[in-house]
Amino acid sequence: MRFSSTILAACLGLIVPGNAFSERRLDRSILEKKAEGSCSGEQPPSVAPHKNFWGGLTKEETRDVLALLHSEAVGFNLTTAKNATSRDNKIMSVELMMPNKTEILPLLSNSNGTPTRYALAAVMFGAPEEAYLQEFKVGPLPITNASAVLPFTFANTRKNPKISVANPDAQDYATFNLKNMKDAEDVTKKLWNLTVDDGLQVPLAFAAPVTVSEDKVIMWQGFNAPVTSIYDPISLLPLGLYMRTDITGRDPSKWKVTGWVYNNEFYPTLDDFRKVMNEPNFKSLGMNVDEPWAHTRTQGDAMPLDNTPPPASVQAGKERFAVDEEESYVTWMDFSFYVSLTRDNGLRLYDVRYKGKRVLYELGLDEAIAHYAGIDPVQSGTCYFDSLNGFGPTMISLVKGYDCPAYSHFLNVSQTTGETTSTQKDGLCMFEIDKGFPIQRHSWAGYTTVTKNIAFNVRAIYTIGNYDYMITYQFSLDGSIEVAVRASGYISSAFYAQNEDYGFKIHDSLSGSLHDHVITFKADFDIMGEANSLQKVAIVPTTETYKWSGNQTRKTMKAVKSFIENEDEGKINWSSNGGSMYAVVNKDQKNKYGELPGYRIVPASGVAYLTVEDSYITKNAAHHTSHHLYVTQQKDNEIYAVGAYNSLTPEDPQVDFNEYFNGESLVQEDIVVWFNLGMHHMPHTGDLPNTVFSTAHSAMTIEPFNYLQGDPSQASTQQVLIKTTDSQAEITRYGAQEATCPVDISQLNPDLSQYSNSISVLKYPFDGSKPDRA
Ligand SMILES: *[C@@H]1O[C@H](CO)[C@@H](O)[C@H](O)[C@H]1NC(C)=O
Ligand SMILES: *[C@@H]1O[C@H](CO)[C@@H](O)[C@H](O)[C@H]1NC(C)=O
Ligand SMILES: *[C@@H]1O[C@H](CO)[C@@H](O)[C@H](O)[C@H]1NC(C)=O
Ligand SMILES: *[C@@H]1O[C@H](CO)[C@@H](O)[C@H](O)[C@H]1NC(C)=O
Ligand SMILES: *[C@@H]1O[C@H](CO)[C@@H](O)[C@H](O)[C@H]1NC(C)=O
Ligand SMILES: *[C@@H]1O[C@H](CO)[C@@H](O)[C@H](O)[C@H]1NC(C)=O
Ligand SMILES: *[C@@H]1O[C@H](CO)[C@@H](O)[C@H](O)[C@H]1NC(C)=O
Ligand SMILES: *[C@@H]1O[C@H](CO)[C@@H](O)[C@H](O)[C@H]1NC(C)=O
Ligand SMILES: [Cu+2]
Repeated sequence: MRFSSTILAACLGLIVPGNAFSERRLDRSILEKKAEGSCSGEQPPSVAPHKNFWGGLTKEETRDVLALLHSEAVGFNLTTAKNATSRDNKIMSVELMMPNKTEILPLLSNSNGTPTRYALAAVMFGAPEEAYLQEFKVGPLPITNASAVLPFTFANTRKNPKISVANPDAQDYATFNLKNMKDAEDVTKKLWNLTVDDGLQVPLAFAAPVTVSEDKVIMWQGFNAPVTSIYDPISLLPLGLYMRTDITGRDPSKWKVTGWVYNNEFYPTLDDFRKVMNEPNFKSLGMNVDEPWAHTRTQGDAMPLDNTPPPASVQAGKERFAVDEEESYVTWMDFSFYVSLTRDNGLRLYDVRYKGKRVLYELGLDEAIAHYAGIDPVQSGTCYFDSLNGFGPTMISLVKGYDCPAYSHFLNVSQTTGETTSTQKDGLCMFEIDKGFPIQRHSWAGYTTVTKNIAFNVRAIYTIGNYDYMITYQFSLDGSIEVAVRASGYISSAFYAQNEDYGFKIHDSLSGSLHDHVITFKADFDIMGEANSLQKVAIVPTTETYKWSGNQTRKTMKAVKSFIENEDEGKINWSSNGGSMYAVVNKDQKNKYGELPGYRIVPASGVAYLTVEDSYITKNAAHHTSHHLYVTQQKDNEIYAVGAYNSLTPEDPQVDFNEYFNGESLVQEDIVVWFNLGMHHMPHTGDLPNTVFSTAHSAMTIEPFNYLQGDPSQASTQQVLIKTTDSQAEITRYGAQEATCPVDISQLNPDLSQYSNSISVLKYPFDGSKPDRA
């Protein structure tokens, strides 16, 4: 989450997520052999009913699109990504342009149709004095004479297709930083006995976004202590000295340092600060040092029996789900869906069906922002928009037995970066797991019934700078889907001095910097067709008299049913005390009791919208963070709540979410729900060395609501009836096989020696103080 736009040009090579799994070709002969015994590993693949329309470009398509973009005829004056500097034009990404829903819907019921395909290309124009970035539509595919490269603004609310990049020259900026650090060495030596040679840093990555006002490009940055370990605690090592720079324009000789802050005092020049430092009563504050407190390794008092093998889930027998790897199509129990991967947003699910009927056309992450606050100018000016550098490229290799059960079905994830395709091994996992509590039970005189709670999970982890986001889609036998986000990794912290109102003091010189995470998802529901409505059921206190109560009144409560009529009512907060329920229903498909079948969305674990109102940082770029929940009429051009490049021009962003709200009807229309997960994160001592997934957790459940006759999990044979007449327990089963297959013990001891993490641009892609490390 820690990349400034300055870095954008330097670190983003060509990023072309191809078909997530296009590299994978199933070796069917191996599978058939495996399938002979019912105890063997993998299930034969299911066959997707149609092509994965969201699956990505083929290698050939990618190659041809790149060639066309480079051609003289197109005239982009491109430099090959590998050779490009910030002062050249270069391709940043090429991927499949997601097809329009209106074009896909007729094809979902027709296994032969295919949509006209286009590629979406982002090109960074670094050569002109005013650097900018622009998206293009390339196609139709495959590339022929008839294919064209056209500016793509269909999804933008911004009128100007050129998205300015305020300061693209990261390399020069790093050189400038280095010079400033050298100029200040007498000061840094005196404060901390540290110089550039000791590894003192001014990490660009923490200053985001760069602010432009009155045509001046201003950036505040902090000094950080050297990282001396193998770990990545840089964001825990602020030193409390901040430098303001004016980096307007492309000529580094015109850039200047315009101010300094130490202990909440502002000094226009370094000499002003030197004067104060030389006064006898000057006291230098402490510093943060890379020591074991910042390291993730076994330390602390041993816990009893902790080193003996813990219980673990195992897969006894073959997988109970099927994956068509060619089309990234997955079926488990009564669910099916297609998997897709994009640069901006990572993993997305399409055409999610339950019992054969589509429930969601699309479900996926749109954006994760982290908005900080603090007494110092860096923390108080920081809001990260993680899609800027893209979630796709940050999908990390999953560690077997730790990130996912070792028996999971792992998939490699391919993307093209810098004009070459690379594969992230085991970038995605899918697994069934017993949730550890039954989904149903009851006991009464002489009998007990109880049903197992088996859930299917699809999981990816995005390591974005200092943070690791784990996103899990969990499918349950009751027909529900839970979308869960967990956060771990290193917090971005503040120097402790005078930061009491913005954090707890959590180490000798450290403040856990207060910040809000707001993580936005798009859920395009289709409940028994596209024409849907958003039902609200408000549980309200009331005073009633009844025919039978005479003139006695009763204080009680009741359910007030209504509908969200149009987009003017489309911005919603969860009511206090959770007193309002929202469900996407189909009014034209009443069930036999006259009720409206639908899917409810309900927070499963703490959610949040952004506390900051009218943030001076996000301006018009984060209107998707002001409420918990939004509903709009589906529009092909309203693809995402926020464009990946929103934070580059926050005043006039690529997508201003507010413009999606123009009073259109939401009654029996194709509607889209956008919901925010998130956390108000006030880090405490337990966030050191890393924030923990167990508590940094936010989730939403999407669950059937009058959708079926009864609870669908009762169809499972994984339940028992135990009659306890007299002394003997009489067990009734329903055909579930006993686990008789030998359990492969290696599941419990996964071989991690083959782990490889091929992503290399994940760390702060550019270390401002060490240009040669870029
Ligand atoms: C990159 O630059 C070098 C040196 O100018 C040149 O020899 C090489 O052909 C360039 N590579 C590409 C792919 O353009
Ligand atoms: C093409 O880009 C290069 C930098 O890569 C620049 O020096 C040159 O002036 C550009 N040519 C034109 C015609 O714009
Ligand atoms: C979606 O529709 C718009 C408007 O007709 C069109 O410009 C765009 O190319 C379409 N997208 C795709 C991927 O076909
Ligand atoms: C491309 O255009 C040229 C002339 O405009 C034509 O001769 C050629 O057949 C075309 N090729 C294809 C593949 O359409
Ligand atoms: C300052 O650091 C150097 C090593 O970089 C060390 O030799 C010296 O003793 C330190 N001085 C103080 C006052 O700690
Ligand atoms: C995933 O990638 C690894 C490393 O390149 C390779 O050994 C493995 O066979 C791939 N897995 C599949 C299922 O393609
Ligand atoms: C209602 O209350 C009034 C006085 O409080 C009483 O006179 C009257 O009989 C009551 N009516 C009924 C139907 O109970
Ligand atoms: C939701 O919360 C925001 C932020 O506090 C507030 O501005 C807005 O009025 C609330 N909206 C509704 C409909 O409650
Ligand atoms: Cu946090």
